[in-house]
Amino acid sequence: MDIRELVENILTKAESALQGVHDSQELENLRVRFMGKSGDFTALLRAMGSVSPEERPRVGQMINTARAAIQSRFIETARQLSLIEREHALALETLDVTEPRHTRTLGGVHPITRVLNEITECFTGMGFEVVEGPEAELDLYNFELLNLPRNHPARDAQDTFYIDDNIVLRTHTSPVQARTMLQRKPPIRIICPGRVYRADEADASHSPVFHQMEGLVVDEDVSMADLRGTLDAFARALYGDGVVTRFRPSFFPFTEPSAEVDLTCVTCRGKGCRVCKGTGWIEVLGCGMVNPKVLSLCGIDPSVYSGFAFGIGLDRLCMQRFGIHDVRQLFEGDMRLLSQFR
Ligand code: 2NM
Repeated sequence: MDIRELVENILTKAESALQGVHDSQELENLRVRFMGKSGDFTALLRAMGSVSPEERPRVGQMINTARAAIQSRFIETARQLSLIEREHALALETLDVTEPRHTRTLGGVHPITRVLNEITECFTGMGFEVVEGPEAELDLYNFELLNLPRNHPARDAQDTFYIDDNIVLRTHTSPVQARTMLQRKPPIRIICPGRVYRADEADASHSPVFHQMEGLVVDEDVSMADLRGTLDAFARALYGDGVVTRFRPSFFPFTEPSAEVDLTCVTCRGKGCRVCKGTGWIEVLGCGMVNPKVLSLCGIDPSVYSGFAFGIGLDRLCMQRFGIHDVRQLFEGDMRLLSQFR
């Protein structure tokens, strides 16, 4: 076979191979086969050795022309393939922007938590620190250290959820304060928010689980005037200037003296309305000077230190604030209520 025939042969083979090529990888394999170091064309050029010197220029030119022709066919094919491959990639990446997306519903802050956060901010602004404790509590901290003796009616199984003989679901957050007094030295300035439990039948105004924020200050020379000033500042911070406190004598085993505290009704600003039942006042908390017996029981010397404490019921405050008329709605998780707080 002469060289011209060989060249024709390679051209035909290359063209039919190029026709059948599917992707750039196949094309590259072909390029190596025809044009590579040990490819068909290199073999041809080697065969030039056996061509007579007179024929060499003509044959050489023929090979070069053929080589250039194939090269440009390769380049052309490469361009076609890359166009096709790009189209294909774009088709794969197509997004249907009209497809309905997954919507994620955002949660919200529960109304009780809102009121709790607001009151917390008010007291931390006055230098109080937030302390928390267990909801399942030793009888010792929940009752004994708070001057609620063994025969006290609050300790009756009728009123308190007992886990066993020594452990109850806390009936107030005062045990957190008892724990703190035992752990630290005065000055103590803390608030203790949290969930508390009493064995009540649920109705529109009672729930076996509810929320409290209690506060405690113990230091030298703490007086009833400090208590009143603190609660007045709290009332103004929460409801604005013009809201004042009214103290009425009361009784708690852990404080002496004790008081119930009313605030100016914010619905009518003291004029009298349905919310305050015409009195102009809303009852919101109980308080008093920490009973010296309680200080002693909790390891604090009552001849050196005195203190005041208060307890705020968050649920009723929350209901007044948001116009919720049944306390059970705060615990049912009904989305018709909750979605209003997103
Ligand atoms: C109240 C009312 C009055 C109170 C007392 C104490 C403690 F631990 F210091 F003795 N903590 N909270 C207290 C006092 C709570 O809630 C209506």
